[in-house]
Amino acid sequence: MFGLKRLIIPGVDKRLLARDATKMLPDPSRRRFLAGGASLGALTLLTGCDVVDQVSAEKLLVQISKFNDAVQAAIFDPEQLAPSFPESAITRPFPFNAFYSLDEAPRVDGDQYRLEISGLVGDKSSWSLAQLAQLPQQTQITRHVCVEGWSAIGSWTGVPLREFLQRIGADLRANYVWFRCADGYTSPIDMPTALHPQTQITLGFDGTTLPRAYGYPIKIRIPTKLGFKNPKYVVSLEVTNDYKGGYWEDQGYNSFSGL
Ligand SMILES: Nc1nc2c(c(=O)[nH]1)N[C@H]1C(S)=C(S)[C@@H](COP(=O)(O)O)O[C@H]1N2
Ligand SMILES: [Mo]
Repeated sequence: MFGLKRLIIPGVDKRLLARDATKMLPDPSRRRFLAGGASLGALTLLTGCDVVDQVSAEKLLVQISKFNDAVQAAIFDPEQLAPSFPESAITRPFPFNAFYSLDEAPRVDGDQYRLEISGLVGDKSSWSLAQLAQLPQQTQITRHVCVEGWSAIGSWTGVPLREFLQRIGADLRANYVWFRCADGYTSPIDMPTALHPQTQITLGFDGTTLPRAYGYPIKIRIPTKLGFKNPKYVVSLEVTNDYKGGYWEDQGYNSFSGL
């Protein structure tokens, strides 16, 4: 089902290992894993190694992480909407977060800015901010959840990514849309999430132009994903079948990271 190889675990009690591995799944995906009816047996198929030393334990963790991604992707409902909130629920001031402090955040010149397009798309023309602003916009008031232990409700306005991808003739059967940012941050988004109705190329925040803190000139807002899957200061979009990794993904965060 998930393209996993059937492997034998020499010398390890499969049921005990499956139970321990299930405990290691982060809670939202564990709940989904169990709610989705995935059997514990499926988990044991992952582990081709005897968990006797640190190296094999780490290998097991990597395998579980990959499995976790596959389970979440399999259970993801492409049309299920993230909850929306009234304006009165908006968190002000909205938190800033990045892998550096606010004074180090990129200062992108909006007049010179171009969103570069590459990969499996019909039209690879780049887009100026003015051109993006001419496309039909939508506003969402949704919750942003950061793995560092905070969440906040914000209002984001922009172009549904799905409509943008259709407009540029993207291959919608490709595996990923991969974003690069002015600060060197990167993040891959699976195609079902890229096509989700609430996934947005964001130009506005709380009724104004997207402030520098939150990703000027554009960010990708994805209310069905954890905060780190919402790249800010986005400078390029690539439609690709290849998994190209990302800033936090490369440090072990699950790439799917759904809510
Ligand atoms: N370019 C870029 N995008 C990024 C980050 C970053 O460091 N650089 N951090 C991510 C993380 S971990 C979070 S929680 C959100 C924070 O977005 P905010 O500043 O709008 O709250 O941005 C995400 N996108
Ligand atoms: Mo985050």
